[in-house]
Amino acid sequence: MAYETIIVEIEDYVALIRLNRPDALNALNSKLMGELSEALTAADGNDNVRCIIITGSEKAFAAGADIKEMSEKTFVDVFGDDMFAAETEAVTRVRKPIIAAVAGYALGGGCELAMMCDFILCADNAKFGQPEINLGVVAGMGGTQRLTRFVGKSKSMDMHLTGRFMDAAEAERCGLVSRVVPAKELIAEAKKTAAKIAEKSQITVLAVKESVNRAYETTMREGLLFERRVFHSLFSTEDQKEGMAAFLEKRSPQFRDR
Ligand code: CO8
Repeated sequence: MAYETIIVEIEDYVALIRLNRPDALNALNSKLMGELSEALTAADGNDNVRCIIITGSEKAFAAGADIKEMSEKTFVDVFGDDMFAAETEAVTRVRKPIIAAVAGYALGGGCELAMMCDFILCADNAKFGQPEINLGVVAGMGGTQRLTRFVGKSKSMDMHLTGRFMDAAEAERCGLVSRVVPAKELIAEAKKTAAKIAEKSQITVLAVKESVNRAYETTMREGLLFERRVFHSLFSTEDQKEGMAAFLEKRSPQFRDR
């Protein structure tokens, strides 16, 4: 499938999706959001994909929603189309793990897209921010909700109210990203991490993603029950038998359930 605003490569069970609007620092216009949601849905349904990486360029993961495209829109346009609702839903409906590999700017919708992924690996030149306040709007793709859950109210308020940028060290310190790596090693590290996930029991990978996401979507009591029931149900899989037998026999597991 040929896309105009993204590049998709699938190799060794990993789909690498590169946002590719270099002249606009990968600003998220409707074409890119449509292509991204299409590519993610396709990767989710592709048996040759076990993990997905979304990345941008060395200068920008994405500098936000496309201001040129948005600037003349009216309330009737954005509310009437429910701007980006279907596209962001598509990102969060993906069942396979998605890693955001962020270098450079991840601002506004770019930061929000990274936070929709399952975890963020970032380069040491990464800069995160929710500068929508400078444009007379608020975040609209989950920033006020997700950033607040990830880094707490105080820092989230600071970011959204001042529009300041956060560097990679601060992002790691406050738990927004899982790891910081040198910019030159970002893609290699993301691929290595994805490959590690791709060699696990894939049925268990799906179960892990659903279970961790429950922590954000329900009460602690319900989340704990969900996790325990998932744990119980995995005893119905061949991969559980294989994983535990392999440990006891001191060999590598050969997972087959997916
Ligand atoms: N949209 C469109 N074009 C952009 C964007 C953007 N968000 N960001 C950068 N560009 C373009 C610039 O206009 C410029 O184009 P040109 O060369 O044609 O003038 C080119 O990219 C390079 O940018 P700069 O010259 O500005 O590069 P600098 O290195 O000087 O600065 C910055 C880089 C700091 C990233 C700067 O470009 C910037 O501040 N960009 C805007 C960041 C921003 O405000 N992002 C938030 C946008 S709003 C948003 O994301 C809301 C999402 C919610 C959607 C909700 C749907 C329901």
